[in-house]
Amino acid sequence: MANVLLLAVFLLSGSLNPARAQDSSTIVPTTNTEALERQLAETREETGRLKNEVDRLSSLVETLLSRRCCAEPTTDTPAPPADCAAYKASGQTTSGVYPLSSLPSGVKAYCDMDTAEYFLTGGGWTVIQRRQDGSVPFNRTWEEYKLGFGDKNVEYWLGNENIHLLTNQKKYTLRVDLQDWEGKHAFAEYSTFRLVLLLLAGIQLGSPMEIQMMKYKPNIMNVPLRMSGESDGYRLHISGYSGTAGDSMDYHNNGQRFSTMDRDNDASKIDCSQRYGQGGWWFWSCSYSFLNGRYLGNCGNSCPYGQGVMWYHWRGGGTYSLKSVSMKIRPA
Ligand SMILES: [Ca+2]
Repeated sequence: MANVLLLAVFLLSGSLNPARAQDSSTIVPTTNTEALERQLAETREETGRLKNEVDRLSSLVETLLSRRCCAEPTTDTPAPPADCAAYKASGQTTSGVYPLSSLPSGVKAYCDMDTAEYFLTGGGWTVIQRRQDGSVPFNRTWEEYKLGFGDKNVEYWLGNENIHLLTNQKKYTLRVDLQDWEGKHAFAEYSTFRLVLLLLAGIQLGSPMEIQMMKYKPNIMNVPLRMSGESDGYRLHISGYSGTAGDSMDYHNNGQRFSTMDRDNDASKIDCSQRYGQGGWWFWSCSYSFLNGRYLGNCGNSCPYGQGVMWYHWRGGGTYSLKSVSMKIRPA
């Protein structure tokens, strides 16, 4: 009986082991077979685990997508106007700080809704620079002038990159407003369109005829303010002066690249920014205007030469520092 049992066990073990049932020439050693079986079992186990993980992640993605879908606002928020002129066109008449859709997200500018252009309707000016109390230092680096600095409600520089963006998407007139310590005001405007057109037509600035013509503002003959990009040093293109302050920008600044205390792009042998107030400006050799100079206050005609907020053709050559100045642009 014992022999019979031994024989049965032997036969059964052989039938359960495929390797033993095969021809001796193809027999895989038992140890390898067992290892392969273990690997197979482990692989099946791993596959099952991965499948469960995939199922779990798929479910999670579906849940997140469904939440995202339903949490999003269903109403579209309209983009803010592109510039202050667009705000004015939309009915906004209050001066203040507004976001501009034409600039990178979050960038705002002060909109001057009061200043008139000669006798035309006022406002719509996007302020790119403003000084009025010396609360913000303007001796800054290239990077700071590039990105902008200051307080939009008080004193600031909008940023060369932002001015470049604005003036390359639309044709703008530049207006400079000046005030001295005696309470006098003066301005300069740069818009070739106006000057050429009026000269050709023999029409006086501010006359009813001019007002009528300006309503149409044809773009022909218009060579507006433009500032190139950083690769060209934020070069300034400006022409077509008119105003009461005298032209202190065209001769020295038109066609010049921007310079700062840490980047000398001027045409002078000296470093104009370092020599004169460390502000950023379109120096040539060096400049008749310097609205980003140091805010020196009321030092009359004895301010440190060339260091202050200067407009040569109005209050003189470098020893008078103005009380308040601003630079603003409006579509030409
Ligand atoms: Ca130089």
